[in-house]
Amino acid sequence: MMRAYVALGSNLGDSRQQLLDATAALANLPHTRVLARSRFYRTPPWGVRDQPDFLNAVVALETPLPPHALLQALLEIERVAGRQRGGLRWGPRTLDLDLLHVDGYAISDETLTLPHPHIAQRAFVLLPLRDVAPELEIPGQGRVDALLRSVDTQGCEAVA
Ligand code: A4P
Ligand code: MG
Repeated sequence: MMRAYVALGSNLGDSRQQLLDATAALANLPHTRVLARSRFYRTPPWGVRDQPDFLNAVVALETPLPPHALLQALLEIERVAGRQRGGLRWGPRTLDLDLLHVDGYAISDETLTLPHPHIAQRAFVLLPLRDVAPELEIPGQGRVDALLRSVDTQGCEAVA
């Protein structure tokens, strides 16, 4: 079994329902348990600013799926949620699932980079990640609670 951390984001459609449905879909993966889910955060768009606010969350999973199989499962959940690919990079989306970290893994290939390279810069990832794993050490980046002290969280608020 491995412990994995998944970031969820949505800024199109019923974002709250998208995140709830995605959490249920993660819990339904083979022999997988959701260990914890963060609060939901309303966050200002990062990267491409001219788009609606996002709703973001993080879940911690216990799963036997190895990282590449887990990524394929995340892409399939996005597809079922109606995610249209080929849109603008960093643009609006019904559901985005990013694999942040899997304990004990460092991977860098064409399909998967672990840990996710941008965790340390993103309040919309670090705020919910702190809810589920404040003391987690992201290899090569730092401890979640410490990383959070050096990002701008202005405009981000927990909504539930
Ligand atoms: N990929 C490689 N490593 C990973 C990983 N660790 N987790 C590959 C997930 N995917 C990984 O992703 C493109 C490919 O990345 C995948 O097919 C996978 O093989 P994508 O989701 O199609 O591309 P994208 O999401 O448009 O681009 P990117 O660079 O992943 O964008 P982000 O980083 O997901 O940012 N602002 C706020 N406030 N909240 C947000 O949630 N999200 C984005 C999207 C922009 N601004 C945001 C938010
Ligand atoms: Mg993505």
